[in-house]
Amino acid sequence: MCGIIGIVSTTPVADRLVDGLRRMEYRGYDSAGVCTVHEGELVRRRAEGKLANLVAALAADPAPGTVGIAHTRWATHGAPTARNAHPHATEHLALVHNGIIENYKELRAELNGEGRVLESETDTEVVAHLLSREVERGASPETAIQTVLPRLRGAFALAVAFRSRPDMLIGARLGSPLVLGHGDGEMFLGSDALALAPLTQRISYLEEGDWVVLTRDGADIRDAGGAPVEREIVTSGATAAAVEKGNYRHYMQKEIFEQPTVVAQTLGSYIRQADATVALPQLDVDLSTVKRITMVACGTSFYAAMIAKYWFETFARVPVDLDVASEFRYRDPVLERGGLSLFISQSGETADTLAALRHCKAAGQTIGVIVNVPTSTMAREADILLPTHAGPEIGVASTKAFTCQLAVLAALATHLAVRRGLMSRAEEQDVVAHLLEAPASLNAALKLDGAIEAIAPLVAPARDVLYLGRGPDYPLALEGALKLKEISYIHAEGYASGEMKHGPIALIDDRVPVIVLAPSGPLFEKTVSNMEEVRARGGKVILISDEEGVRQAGDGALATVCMPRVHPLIAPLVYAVPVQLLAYHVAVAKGTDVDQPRNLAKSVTVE
Ligand code: HGA
Repeated sequence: MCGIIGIVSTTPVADRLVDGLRRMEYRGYDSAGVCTVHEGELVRRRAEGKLANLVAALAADPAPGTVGIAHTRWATHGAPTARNAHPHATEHLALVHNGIIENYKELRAELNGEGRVLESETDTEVVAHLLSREVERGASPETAIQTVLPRLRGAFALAVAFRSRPDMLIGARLGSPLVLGHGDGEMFLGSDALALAPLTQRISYLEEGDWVVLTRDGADIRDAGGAPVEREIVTSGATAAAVEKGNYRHYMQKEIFEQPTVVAQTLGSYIRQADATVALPQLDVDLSTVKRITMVACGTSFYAAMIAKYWFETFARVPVDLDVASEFRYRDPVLERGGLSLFISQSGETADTLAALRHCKAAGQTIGVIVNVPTSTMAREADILLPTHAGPEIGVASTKAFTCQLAVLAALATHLAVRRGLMSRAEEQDVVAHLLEAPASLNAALKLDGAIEAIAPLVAPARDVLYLGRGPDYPLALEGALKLKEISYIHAEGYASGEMKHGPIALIDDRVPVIVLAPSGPLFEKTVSNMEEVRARGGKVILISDEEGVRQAGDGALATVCMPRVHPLIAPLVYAVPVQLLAYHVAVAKGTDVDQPRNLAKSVTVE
């Protein structure tokens, strides 16, 4: 959320700043802005809405200058207007921010008390004024930042340009990500390595509390106490080529169709082909004695964790505690020593999940992380790094990251079962054989795209939609409802099929489509009974099952989706496809902004 970029160079920076924003637009698209330093002036351009509006503003009124900062915003404090857009500026400086200044009200009152007038409703602007006040008192930029940072509570990544200093920028981070890019005769700041990929591959990750003075020749990095520190320069693997949509209409659609490939890639790094066993990468922690697993995640990653709970408990017989990160942190959970805590996040920067990770680390837990960005903060703070290999996910609604997380979690559950002596070599090989069937089954599910597109008009006019499932299909029902809400703005709820009669059945009428996720198997007949309860009340069922299931229970359904027959272990991965495609086609039918749905953004770096 919120993308930041800064460049100190000898050549004009505006175009490169905007290009950096383009690569981060998925992080926020409420507004965007740029500020350069040119001939002793701050040249600021801001625009409400998508980046294209800023591009148009710059075309009409360019921002010359060889030093500058830029920002794409996901609003936390203050409406998404041009006035609240970053950079926020005073007479002396301009500043961009990712994060939340939690004590901004008292700081604002203090500044107002001195007669300072703040023009925006944001929490961010107080930082610009606090710094400005120090500059007016005669402080250097370095002294000003050192005085102001300790006064800020909350989380921030900051980049600051000073009117009187066309040769430098200052960056700082606490709780929000910020990287430093090293160029030849120029230096960069960015929210992530991907934003800087066309500019440089030489990256330093700033640590918590660090602040840095960037000049064209290098960086002077200080820790929170002001002591000079070195941060290693690493080569980023981030690709400079912009991530393209190819022949697809939307990133989300492309990412749905990439799943057979990226799931195969992910599984490939967790399975030893030679003997068809699971081999976790670089695992030097013995998991055979793990007594309890605590899993923490948010959103779609949380539903992946919920599915994995079935696997960890069924295969490895390890009890699992599961929480959404924003709740976990504040409920004082009981954490036994010797426990394994697992954190799942596409970006590896999710603020709530990261805070939960640090809490568990302090409590002596072994920290495992499943992330799609192997250089992310979570990855760097993990004892066990289990990367997904989904490639950059640009669509705000997560799809391929989810199925890759499931692939990793299935491999981990298998590994645990083997290590705990609960799975024989032959059983492990059987499980691996089924996991390796996943990419082909995903391909087969994608062939149903046309059939699902034909069903979308049945769902698009609905105001409410219910998703039902049992066992691992229950979290998938939750995920289906989330996908539909996110991109089509239709109110949807996921329920465990058996739970429906305890409340949501009151919602059923002929205007509420009920999507039933039910591969044939031991739980199928129970789910069919719940389906009948819906139909008896005039409800319209869309059944997603396999040939056997559709044959047994398809009659009388409003529509059916006939899936390939798959092993129960990989069913959640394969059944994710129709759930994603249905949300996608409903959103397209409704004409919503599929890749950048309203109010959302990716990489949730604020609490
Ligand atoms: N609080 C600031 C920045 C928001 C942010 O970082 N979002 O991810 C604002 O509302 O402008």
